[in-house]
Amino acid sequence: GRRLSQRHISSRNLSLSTAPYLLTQEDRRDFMAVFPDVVREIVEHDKTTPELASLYTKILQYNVSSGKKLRGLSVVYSYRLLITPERLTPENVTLSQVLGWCVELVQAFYLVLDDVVDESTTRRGRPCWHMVPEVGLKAVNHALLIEGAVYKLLKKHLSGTPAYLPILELFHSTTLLTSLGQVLDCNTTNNSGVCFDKINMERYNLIITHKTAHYTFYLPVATAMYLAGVFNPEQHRQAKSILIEIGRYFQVQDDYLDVFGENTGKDGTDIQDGKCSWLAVVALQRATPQQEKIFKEHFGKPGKENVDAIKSLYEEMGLPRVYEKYEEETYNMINMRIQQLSAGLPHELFFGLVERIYGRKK
Ligand code: DMA
Ligand code: MG
Ligand code: MG
Ligand code: MG
Repeated sequence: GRRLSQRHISSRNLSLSTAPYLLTQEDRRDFMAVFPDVVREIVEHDKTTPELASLYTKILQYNVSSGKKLRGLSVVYSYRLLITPERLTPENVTLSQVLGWCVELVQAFYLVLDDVVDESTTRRGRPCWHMVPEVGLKAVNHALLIEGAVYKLLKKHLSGTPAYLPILELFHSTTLLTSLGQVLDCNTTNNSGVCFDKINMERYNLIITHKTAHYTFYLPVATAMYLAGVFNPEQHRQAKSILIEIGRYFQVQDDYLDVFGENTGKDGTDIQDGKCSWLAVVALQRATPQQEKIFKEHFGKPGKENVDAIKSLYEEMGLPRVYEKYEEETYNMINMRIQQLSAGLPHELFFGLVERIYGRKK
């Protein structure tokens, strides 16, 4: 269940039943309801043959709409909190939903590629796209099609508006940061194995800031800000600094769940891939010489025996408890930082985002 601290509730001074920061089932339904139109807009094109249209549709349907939609819904949610009520017209809500799907498209094309390079087998409770027999490495081409759809939608819906250029530049700069992060993430190993000196907290923070934090939290909120007419650089700077913090927290959770999560819909690969994950960094920080020896013997190698040896080591070292403490402290630190935001942004927007991921199990 959700753990809401008393201090935190009173700091918002809002009735939970009417709190605008909550995402309802209805929000999710409404968001899903525009997906078929979004797919149609992407696929309908003067040069698209029936063969391409049906393949493109299949790729989008398998990869884009089956997740938690945390990022896409964050656009809708942030926009609602940023816009004045009289400007919250059905047209504007739909626009925020379409931009939410643009963020989900970014997520989808990275996940398709991420699963190829991470050699993952399952995602969202079923085979990864590249594991579907007729797909394989063609998934790489498909990921590019998913990316292309983003810019097609942005042009169609924003061209000629003041938000177009800032949002276009935001998507370009964010995807470059994500790609840099993905490259760094995969550079922890080379052909002679794991570079253990690359597994440290400083490099870890650099990886996760790039590969996850920007696109998962700053991208959706900044998109909503531009759409709502918030262009002020100081407001963007303040929002970014707190959102990056939330994004790092999110990736630490992802790393923990890779090993200790149940029913996450994906089988973890961080141990066998030799990833610079939060657990690996903390393990090396705290290991006795004996534990370090075991770690280096089994980490980054295929096979259940190696993975199990590392998992047992993490348990023996008490890493689940270290994680719980980290989660509690980070949650409190982020909430304190939100209270200190001074640029006139609605604090409940950020409180709501943190609340949504606090203690998450998937
Ligand atoms: C997440 O890395 C980052 C991106 C850009 C997909 P990851 O490999 O830990 O993600 P997952 O655990 O979902 O495979
Ligand atoms: Mg992965
Ligand atoms: Mg990865
Ligand atoms: Mg992961």
